[in-house]
Amino acid sequence: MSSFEIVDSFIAEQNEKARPWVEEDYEHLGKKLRRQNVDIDDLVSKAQAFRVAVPSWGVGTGGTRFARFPGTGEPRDIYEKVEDCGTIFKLVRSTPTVSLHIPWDKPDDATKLLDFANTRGLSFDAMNSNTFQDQPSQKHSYKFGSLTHPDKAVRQQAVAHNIECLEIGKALGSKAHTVWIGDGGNFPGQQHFRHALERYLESMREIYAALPEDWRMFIEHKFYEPAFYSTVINDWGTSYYCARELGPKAFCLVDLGHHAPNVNIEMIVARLIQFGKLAGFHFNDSKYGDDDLDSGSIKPFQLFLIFNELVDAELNGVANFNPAYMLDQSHNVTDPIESLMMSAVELVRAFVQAHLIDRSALAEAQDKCDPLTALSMLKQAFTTDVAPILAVARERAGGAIDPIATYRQSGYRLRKNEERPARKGAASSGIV
Ligand code: RM4
Ligand code: MN
Ligand code: MN
Repeated sequence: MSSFEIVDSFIAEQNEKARPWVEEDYEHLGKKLRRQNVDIDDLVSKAQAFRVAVPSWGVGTGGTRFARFPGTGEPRDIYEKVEDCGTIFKLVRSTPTVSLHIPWDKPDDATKLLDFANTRGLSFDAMNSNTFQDQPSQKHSYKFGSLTHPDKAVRQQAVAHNIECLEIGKALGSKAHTVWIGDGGNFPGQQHFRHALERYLESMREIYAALPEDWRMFIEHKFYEPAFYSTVINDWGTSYYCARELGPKAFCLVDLGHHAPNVNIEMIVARLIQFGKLAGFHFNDSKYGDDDLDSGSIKPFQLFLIFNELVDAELNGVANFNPAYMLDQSHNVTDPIESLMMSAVELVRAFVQAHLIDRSALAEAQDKCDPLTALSMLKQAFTTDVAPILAVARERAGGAIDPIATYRQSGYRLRKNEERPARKGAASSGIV
């Protein structure tokens, strides 16, 4: 097992270098915000309260269907992945949970893994099942579907896998289960749309029945891929219908990459909030499809508009509003630790900016049918550089003022490269 860790004293040392500019910028921003009757320290507390889960599959280098270019010192098993998650948490302080993908990161001993995570200040968020791939040991193939397969035996196998995820999750202290299926069709006529959805519900009811009392079930929709003509849970409407059918513990999860280009995702979010069915998010960014690019890298304004809806609901005390935030990205050309840290920071940025919106002025502009003023209220918040708030929030919580620079300076990846020599015959887990 590898051992190098970035120690607190090193972070503090690095922070010393950045302190002068942070203090200056923080003071300046504080004055500016005071003119708008905003207390900068309140925003620091808000930033510190924001939490997003890191996906176990995100700390390994991703790939495309063409190639995967492994990075140096990649984690070789779930323990090393958790170790990397611990490093991310140490530096950014907003990622205290890990979301596990089963069987990619199935623990040999859940109690041992939980202890290992807890010593690093980490715990486990939603579980994720995988019935979109065949595993060497399994009896039936998912080539033509899993929870919706025409053959009951295949469906039962997929149901059993999901129930196994619940069992593992219980031992890890998880409280939610995310179901995303690759089921669908590549050709018109291949699948009977209505029958496939009926079979989905029948299978999901069995999983739902096995869900512990205090758990939630997250349904994740996706409009295409791996099936290229149709998918069974293709959009939020279908997801919402299924969540309603299943019961009060079922909710709809929004993965930002699972919509056609230009779809108004913030509006979908608002609808799900209004209907009390928003499960939470898989954050990422995209240009064309489920690109799994880093959050905020392509459409930061869209991310901000989504947080506008979320903060609005939070401030209004909307019932049943308890979204789970997770990252779901594939890092093909960057160091995954760096990408995940930057993405976590981008989310806090959007969250804090959304808290900067003058909501009474916005409501007034809406009532007075003044679109330009309404837009400018949003733009004013979006164009405010809140970087000093984020830096101070991290520093006060023991994290790094500049997480990427501190990480690079520590030589973490090079050390891991020495500590994690390739294991003979070991396949990389996962496809992302
Ligand atoms: C899917 C979906 C799931 C993720 C897999 C790897 O497109 O986003 O959430 O677990 O990819
Ligand atoms: Mn996802
Ligand atoms: Mn996806």
